[in-house]
Amino acid sequence: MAIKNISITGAAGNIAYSLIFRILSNLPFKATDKINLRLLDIPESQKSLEGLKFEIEDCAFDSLNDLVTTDNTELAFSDADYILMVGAKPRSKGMERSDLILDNAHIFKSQAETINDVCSKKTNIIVVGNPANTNALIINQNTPNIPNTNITSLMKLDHNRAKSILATKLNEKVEDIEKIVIWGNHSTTQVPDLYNCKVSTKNINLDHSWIHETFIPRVQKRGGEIIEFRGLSSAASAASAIYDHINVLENGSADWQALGVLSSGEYNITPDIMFSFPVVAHGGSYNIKDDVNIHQSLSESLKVTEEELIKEREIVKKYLP
Ligand code: NAX
Repeated sequence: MAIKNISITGAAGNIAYSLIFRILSNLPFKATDKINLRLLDIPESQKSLEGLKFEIEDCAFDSLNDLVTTDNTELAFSDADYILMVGAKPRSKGMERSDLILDNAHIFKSQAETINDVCSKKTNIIVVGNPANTNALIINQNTPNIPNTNITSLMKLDHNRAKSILATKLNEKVEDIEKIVIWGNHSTTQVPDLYNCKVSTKNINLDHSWIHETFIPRVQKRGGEIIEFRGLSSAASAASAIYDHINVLENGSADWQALGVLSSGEYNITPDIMFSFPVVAHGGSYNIKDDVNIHQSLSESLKVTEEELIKEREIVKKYLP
């Protein structure tokens, strides 16, 4: 029987509450019969984690082999096949964004050190907790034992949002839409790009002003729109996107995907920042598509999102080797 070890951080939080049940109801991992689930959260969340454990048990999932809840990172990460890093410190009232970035840098540096000690070259790490790309950079740079390509940050929610908004606009099915690109940071500076997009393999003709004045800002600010209407941040859609991201890594994808990956200077983007590029995934490996045409109307915006990531890297520089 094939069993994988899956660790989830921030397991007592909102996203994990959707993610865990989604994964267990239909495992996205290739050739896997069951999983050992290790749920990590801070000491103050252990009682809530215990309640979550009861609920998972009450589902009687046949995909679950073993379940551990803990505040011990070593126990949570040992010999993991996947670590889904959802946990992060939220922004409190009056807190500066740079302080939030620094607080999380501290958490991710310490978790990276544990990962480097107790995981193997096969461990796959997906960073979700914000600032996701810069936290992923900290993980990447502090885990010399783990290949860079095993560490990605979640941009799939932005990709799904873009696809769905376009499908609604064109009155088309989401599954017929392909080749959407999300460039840059998981923040309001990200650059959703429709200039290579096709519907049912045909080019689309969209009004330039709709792209720039409606589509791009709507995708960039969708997270804020959810908070405004729901009173809470995206949770189920984020969990669904994490599930899709795992599926892309495991099983590949015919369409271009959006993953935050370590830049090596592709498209003249500064090396050593985690940047969302168009990616082609084959199932077990992926590569950045390096021949996508960037429309001249987007080049200035690409610089803005790149500069934001360089600035975040500068803020956390003491956490980078
Ligand atoms: P919650 O605040 O509901 O849950 C976060 C959990 O992380 C809490 O249970 C907290 O105790 C735990 N935590 C804090 N520090 C920890 C540590 N050192 N070790 C382990 N656990 C720790 O947030 P939730 O709504 O679940 O969102 C989680 C993160 O995802 C946030 O940072 C959020 O901003 C980020 N998001 C990222 C997205 C992306 O596309 N990359 C989209 C969704 C989401 O906004």
